[in-house]
Amino acid sequence: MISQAMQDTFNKQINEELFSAYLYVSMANYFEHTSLKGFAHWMRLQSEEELAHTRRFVTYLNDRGGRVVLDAIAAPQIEWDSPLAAFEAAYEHECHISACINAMVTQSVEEKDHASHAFLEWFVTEQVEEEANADDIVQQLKLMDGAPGGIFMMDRELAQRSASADPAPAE
Ligand code: OFO
Repeated sequence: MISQAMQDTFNKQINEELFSAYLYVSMANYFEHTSLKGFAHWMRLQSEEELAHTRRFVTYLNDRGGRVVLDAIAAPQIEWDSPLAAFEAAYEHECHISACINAMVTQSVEEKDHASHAFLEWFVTEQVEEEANADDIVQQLKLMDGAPGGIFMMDRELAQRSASADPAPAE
């Protein structure tokens, strides 16, 4: 049975993951609105990954005899100044999520909750990839410095993103 304190932390993280999904849907809509369909596609898949992350946390909490308590999801920003500004915001958000996961790991160690510690390892690794994916695009956008040809090429490249090969476990 999971402790009340750890259950509360997992529920807070479930809200963070749902907000992440919401944020990336909002970014997808921003890109749709600016006719950057490839960027929008990338963000929609990112949002779906966040829902998969949510399902992992929900399944785990239920398996440990915890109670999932859903809270209101904050409204995300809807406008950004440029594709670069949106991806910088995505990168900063992923750094925030990494900090949340790291704090959860610390709590699991302090509570000697080995099951939660083992479960969270997947997310520690995942966050390395999540930060790197957003940062790669930030760096490429910086290099092209707003050149329309570069943005057009990148839009075609981001349209090629396919869904993650590592789906979340069934609930
Ligand atoms: Fe983007 O990793 Fe979950 O939130």
